[in-house]
Amino acid sequence: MAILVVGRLEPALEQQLTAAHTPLRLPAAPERADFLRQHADAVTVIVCGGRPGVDAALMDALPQLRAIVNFGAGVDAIDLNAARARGIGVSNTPDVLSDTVADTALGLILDTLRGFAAADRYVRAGRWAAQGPFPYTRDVTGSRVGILGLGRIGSAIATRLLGFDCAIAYHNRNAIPDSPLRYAASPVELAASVDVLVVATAGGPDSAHLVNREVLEALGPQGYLVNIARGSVVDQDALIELLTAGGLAGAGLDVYANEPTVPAALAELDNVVLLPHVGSATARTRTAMATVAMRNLEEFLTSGQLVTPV
Ligand code: 8YV
Repeated sequence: MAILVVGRLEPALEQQLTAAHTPLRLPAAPERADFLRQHADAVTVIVCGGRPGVDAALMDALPQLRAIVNFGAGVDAIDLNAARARGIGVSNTPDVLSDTVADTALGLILDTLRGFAAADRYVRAGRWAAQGPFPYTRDVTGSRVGILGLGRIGSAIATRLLGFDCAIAYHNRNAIPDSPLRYAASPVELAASVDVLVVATAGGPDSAHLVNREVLEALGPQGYLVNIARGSVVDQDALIELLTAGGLAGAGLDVYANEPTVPAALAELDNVVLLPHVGSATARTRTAMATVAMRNLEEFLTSGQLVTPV
């Protein structure tokens, strides 16, 4: 029974994994073919985190593979249909990161509406003294916020926004029974009725470009987009076009269509706050995520079961 690491692991997980095991590491081509010839029959479990993930071809190359242990809540880099069809279990690291990611969302909302990063650049460039006060910005308190994807992270964001007296609405595929929050029947309807649209839905094929041009246009010139989920959920080209043309007031982004590439057109805009996918990146939370991933691995090695299957 061999453990195979795919891609680069987070330091927190790398440390816990190598303290307990001596995993194999999947090399890139051209060494990959030789490696698979030698080890493919021994690999029963993959440990990975984010990109490049695990596609159907890799699953096919590993006939004994029974589990994929993912570091991170999002499993969009894993072909879940292919895994299901082959009876391969997939685990993630839910819950332990929700508060930290929600904190990141609040930081982005505050920064995007109040322009703190832009104001910081203004001070550093000497423009305060040269040009006078920084322009007025928008209040977060009392604003109307729409959450696309009211799951664990979306709910943690809503909890925080209640402290800012926000009017919160959400869209999920189905309304949540007994939720005190207003339900919008579609992403367009949600976007049309809020000042800030926060994307907190899972990535993957089902949500690809859920926030399309129509949704962004519904959000409109006074509206802000905040995305802490996955870049794939938003039509990034349409987002850039609208931001550049004044069709949106601003955006706060932690995730992008093709990470770690961030289009230069976004970096040139002063009304956009850009983070390098740091939603869950605190020492405490990354360590907790690594611990959940390790619990899944150890349980699989002992009993063949996963603790937090998706
Ligand atoms: C990680 C994340 O950065 O949990 C997720 O889905 O996006 C982040 O916490 C990612 O999993 C890559 O390690």
